Amino acid sequence: MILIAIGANLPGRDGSSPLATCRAAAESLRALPGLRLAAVSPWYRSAPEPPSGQPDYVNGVVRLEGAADPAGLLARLQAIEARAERVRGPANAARTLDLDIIDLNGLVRDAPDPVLPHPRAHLRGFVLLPLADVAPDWVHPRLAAGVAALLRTLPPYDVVRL
Ligand code: PH2
Ligand code: MG
Ligand code: MG
Repeated sequence: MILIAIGANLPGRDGSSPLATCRAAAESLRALPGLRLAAVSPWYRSAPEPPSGQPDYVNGVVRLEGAADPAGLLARLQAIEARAERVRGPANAARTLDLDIIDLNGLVRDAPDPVLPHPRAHLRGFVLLPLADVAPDWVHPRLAAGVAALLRTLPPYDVVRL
């Protein structure tokens, strides 16, 4: 399975809400050639992590099935981000759309980009909570820990289902 995290915390240039952008991104992922969209999580709202004074994020996770080459998939995700008018700023800057590969069929690698699995996914409630909705049996390929166990290791987090 391929797990993609979707996040947004700025409106699009046409004024569309972060939630609308996230939903449109899930539809763009459905249209990726050679892959099948198997599940879309509910959407969740949370404060930026780490706290930064930016607007709240909307987050979700989709599960795709099929084979993909990491660099090729990353390029396709970046093209979808670009269509959502994502302007690349400093790390953790507010954004109209963020698409991160969390897991690509269990691949583990430190370089080149994308690093797999996503190096911070296991620390983030806003990733793990929707991930558990679409892949409750997922086991972190590096840590050999299940998503429910990983969620229990997190400090209290405030992620609200929309
Ligand atoms: N993404 C980040 C940094 N912080 N915080 C929340 N709540 N949701 C995100 O998607 C998020 C974040 C960098 O990609
Ligand atoms: Mg991200
Ligand atoms: Mg990203």
